[in-house]
Amino acid sequence: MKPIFVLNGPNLNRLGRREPAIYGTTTLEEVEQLCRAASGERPIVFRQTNSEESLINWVHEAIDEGCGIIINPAAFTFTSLALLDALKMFDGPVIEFHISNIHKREPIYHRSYVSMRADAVMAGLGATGYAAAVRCMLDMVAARPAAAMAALPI
Ligand code: CA2
Repeated sequence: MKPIFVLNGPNLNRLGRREPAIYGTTTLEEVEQLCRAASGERPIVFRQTNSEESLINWVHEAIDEGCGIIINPAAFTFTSLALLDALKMFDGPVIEFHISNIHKREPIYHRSYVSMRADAVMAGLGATGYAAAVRCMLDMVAARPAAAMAALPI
């Protein structure tokens, strides 16, 4: 069974330890556990990086091996055409996820390149909202017409 890739961008390794008023107190390790609990039998590849290159390489990995991508690109959301280009190569469902509601924040956080490819955008649900993203992704993967019609191993 192909895994869901849950990819996290720069500084999110500090989650739960900085700016709790915006990002809460849940750590990224706890987020990973929540995602695994929510995914049931579907495997999860859960990663974080501070490097744009690594994030892009992991999207390439998902193109070859994944059934869906949940991505919190953090600051790369607003800067990286290269990340957008990589996501455009992915065939399956993409959820853009943000812990905070980026639209409630300063205008610099309002223009997302990743949204130009994402099938869904989730923002403002807090760190525990990752579990909701996984549940939605399971539905999106199951609903894929090509997979359902051809009974492909998704
Ligand atoms: O709300 C989100 O998930 C964000 O993607 C987080 C990014 C921010 O640039 C986006 O606008 C929204 C920044 C993450 C900064 O990393 C921190 C992690 C923990 C505590 C403080 C900052």
